[in-house]
Amino acid sequence: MKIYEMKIAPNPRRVRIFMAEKGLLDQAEFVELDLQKGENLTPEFAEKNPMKKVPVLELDDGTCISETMAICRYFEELHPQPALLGRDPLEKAQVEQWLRWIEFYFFMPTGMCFQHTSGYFDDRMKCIPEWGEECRKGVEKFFHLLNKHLEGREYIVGDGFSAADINALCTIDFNKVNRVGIKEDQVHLKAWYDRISQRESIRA
Ligand SMILES: N[C@@H](CCC(=O)N[C@@H](CS)C(=O)NCC(=O)O)C(=O)O
Repeated sequence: MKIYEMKIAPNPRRVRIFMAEKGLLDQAEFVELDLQKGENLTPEFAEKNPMKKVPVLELDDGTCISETMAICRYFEELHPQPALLGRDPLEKAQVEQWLRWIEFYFFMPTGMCFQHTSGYFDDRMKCIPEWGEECRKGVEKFFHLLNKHLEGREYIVGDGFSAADINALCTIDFNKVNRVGIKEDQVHLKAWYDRISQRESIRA
C-alpha cells in the first residue's frame, strides 16, 4: 500500500503517528508531494482524492481512502491492538467526541489562522487576514480548555493513550506556524505535552 503525504503537514503526521503506535510504518510506501508547489492539484491526484488533499491511502488493488480519521479507522479495524479509538462503547464515544471537538474547534481554526495570515496558499485562495485573526482567538480558547481538562489526567480520554492525544498534539505543534504555544501558566497542558512527546511514535 501507498500513503500520499507531505511529511511535515499535520494531517499526514496524524496518520504516521497512528501507524507507528500500531507498528505499521514499514508496511506502507510513503509518497511525498509538495503541497506548496501544487503537486496535489493534478488531475491524476484528483482521481485518488477529488478533494485534492493529503493524506491518501492507496491499497494494492488501487482503492483509495481519504480523510485522516477514515484511514486511521481502517487501520484500527485491521489491527485492533493497541486500541487508539477507544476500548469499550463508552470510551469509543468519548474518543469520538474529543476527535470531533479537536477537529472542529481546534484543528480547523488553526488551519484557517495559518492559511489566512501566512499567504502559504495565496495562489489558490483569497486570504482574509481578519478571519485568520478571529480564528487565532478560537485556537487560544482551546489551549485554555485543554489545560483545564488535563488537570489530574494523564491522557485526554480515560486512562489510555488514544487518537485524541495524537490529534491534540499535532494541532499544538502545527500552531508554531501561528506563533501560538502553551502559555507558562498552562501547567497541566504542558505536563501532558511533555509526557506525550516522549513517545517514540511522535518522531515517526
Ligand atoms: N479533512 C482532511 C483534511 C486534509 C488536508 O487539509 N490536508 C492538507 C495537508 S495537512 C492538504 O492536503 N492541503 C493541500 C491544499 O489544501 O491544497 C483530513 O482529515 O485528512
